[in-house]
Amino acid sequence: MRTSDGLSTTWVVIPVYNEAPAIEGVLEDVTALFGHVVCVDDASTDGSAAIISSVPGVRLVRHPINLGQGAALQTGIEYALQDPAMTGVVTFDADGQHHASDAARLARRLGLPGPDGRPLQAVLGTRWAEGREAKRPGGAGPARRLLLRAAVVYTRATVGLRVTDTHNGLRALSREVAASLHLKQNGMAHASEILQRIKAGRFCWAEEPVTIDYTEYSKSKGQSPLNAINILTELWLGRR
Ligand SMILES: Nc1nc2c(ncn2[C@@H]2O[C@H](COP(=O)(O)OP(=O)(O)OP(=O)(O)O)[C@@H](O)[C@H]2O)c(=O)[nH]1
Ligand SMILES: [Mg+2]
Repeated sequence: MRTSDGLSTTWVVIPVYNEAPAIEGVLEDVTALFGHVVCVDDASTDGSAAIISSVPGVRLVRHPINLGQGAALQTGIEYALQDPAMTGVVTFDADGQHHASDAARLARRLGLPGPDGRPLQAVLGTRWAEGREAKRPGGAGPARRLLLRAAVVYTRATVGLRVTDTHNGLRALSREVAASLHLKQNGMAHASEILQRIKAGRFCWAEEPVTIDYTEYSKSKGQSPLNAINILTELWLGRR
């Protein structure tokens, strides 16, 4: 375990649902940089859990039934909070779209001075810095970019945080932010819920450019653009 670069007290929380083709490679990359990794397998039926169990040093928590990504993140964060030495968590997707080196950069910024001079408590990945997503091969396609942009406009208006990438699963949160989360949106609307907590808690936050890869594999099983309607419905119901 690394002890000198600020990552030894960070836990990586990985929600997993049927990611057998990708999860081993993801864990190889993540464990090369982070000492604490917990995967929350959400009743996968493709053998993901057995693969995770075979990777040394990775903790596995299983939901007996599928509860969705938000619930899995909440379970993983609560698991990490059991470690009294934990200073922060990184949320990281299991489908190979994120880069472990990006995660390390986000985690290392926690505690450094943020835009208002206070120590950073949340560092949020953004794929839009300097227009990079639009130009990059392997990035989101045009329909996905449009959907993500619409989500940004909607979330800015409803949450009131001027973030540029609202549905980016790569983020680093301090222990204080992690402990304040009680994600109720079991599905994908948890991303907006996390932003709502950051806003309500007046936590110091910043964005950090990251790369999100859209491989054939991730495209074949990622979120359908139609799911945006589900996300809006979940959020609306959650507000009532
Ligand atoms: N635990 C759990 N994880 C899930 C569930 N659905 C998705 N995930 C995980 O959440 C992460 C992101 O899921 P995706 O469906 O790829 O969502 P996304 O990356 O926002 O969407 P795309 O941009 O289309 O890839 C992956 O690690 C999935 O395995 C679920 O029901 N339960
Ligand atoms: Mg994905």
